[in-house]
Amino acid sequence: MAQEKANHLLTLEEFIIRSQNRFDGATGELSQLLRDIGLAAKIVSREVNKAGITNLLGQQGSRNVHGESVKKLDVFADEQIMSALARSGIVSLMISEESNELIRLESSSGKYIVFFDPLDGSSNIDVNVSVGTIFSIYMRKSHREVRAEESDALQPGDKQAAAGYVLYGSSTMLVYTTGMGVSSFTLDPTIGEFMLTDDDIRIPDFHPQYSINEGYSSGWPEGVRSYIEYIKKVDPQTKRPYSLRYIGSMVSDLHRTLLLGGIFLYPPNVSNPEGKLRLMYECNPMGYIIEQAGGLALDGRGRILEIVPESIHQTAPAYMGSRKNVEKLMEFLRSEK
Ligand code: P6P
Repeated sequence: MAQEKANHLLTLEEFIIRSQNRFDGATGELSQLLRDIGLAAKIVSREVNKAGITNLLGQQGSRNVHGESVKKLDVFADEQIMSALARSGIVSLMISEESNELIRLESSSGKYIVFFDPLDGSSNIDVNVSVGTIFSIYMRKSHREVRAEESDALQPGDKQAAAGYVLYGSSTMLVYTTGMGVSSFTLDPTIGEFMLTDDDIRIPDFHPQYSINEGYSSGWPEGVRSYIEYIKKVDPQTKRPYSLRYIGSMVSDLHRTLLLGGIFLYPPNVSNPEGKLRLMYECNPMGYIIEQAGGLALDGRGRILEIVPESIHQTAPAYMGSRKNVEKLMEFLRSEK
């Protein structure tokens, strides 16, 4: 009990240092990068939680690479994360949802490459629905002496050195993995520290809940449509019908799925024939976390983390969650006519 209580009082910084000490030869650079991201998250959290007062709500006027209107908080979050990564001195390339081109840093000898979605779900900002920051960290492939190129960044999700998200909800939480399980921290605003809340999150093997935008059902693959019809039929023995929860903010929908179980689906549809979610800074980091917690993250053919990327902003279909939920979906996708 004492140990459990002691763990609960660990700050993010203390936890990162303890985890680093488990790695012989760890240089502390990844730990430093995670701490820098944690600082940026605190600054973004402060503004997200008072946006209405400081007039950061509303449209900023421009549009991002995908033609989506950019909101002021998007810009603020983007700036905070970029400056935190630039200050670290160990990042050579940054790729943000808000920037069409990759951003090469002065410290281009830095060993890390970071993809991030600064404020995912931002269409929900003005109606006070939770939004999130998603990040995905890779070691560059090329030698540090040469200039980092896009080819350094185009690595499959299996090569991620770390991945995580910040959820700006009723409380601000940071969840991340470095490949040794999933840990979560809750921001205590009274002391400005992320406090450890769970050092090994495991996703339940099954839960009768699904998360999908049913409005696009006419454009879904046949296997998805059959699966959704199946889980809506009444059969108490197999806990059907499942309940539907869909917030429209990937970080919120997947955080709930991670903790309670179930399945999150973003299939291809008429407007997004390759899926809507971005592979490098939405599907891969969230998929890494779900897999590290014991779940599955598939694109309908295979593991999302095995997709070899061809461009930094490409999209992918996403089916993630509890093992048994995703395996049942795959039965329907494999039996598609
Ligand atoms: P739709 C937010 O814009 C986002 O990228 C994800 O956070 C979310 O899961 C998805 O799009 C919602 O998309 O088409 O259901 O509004």
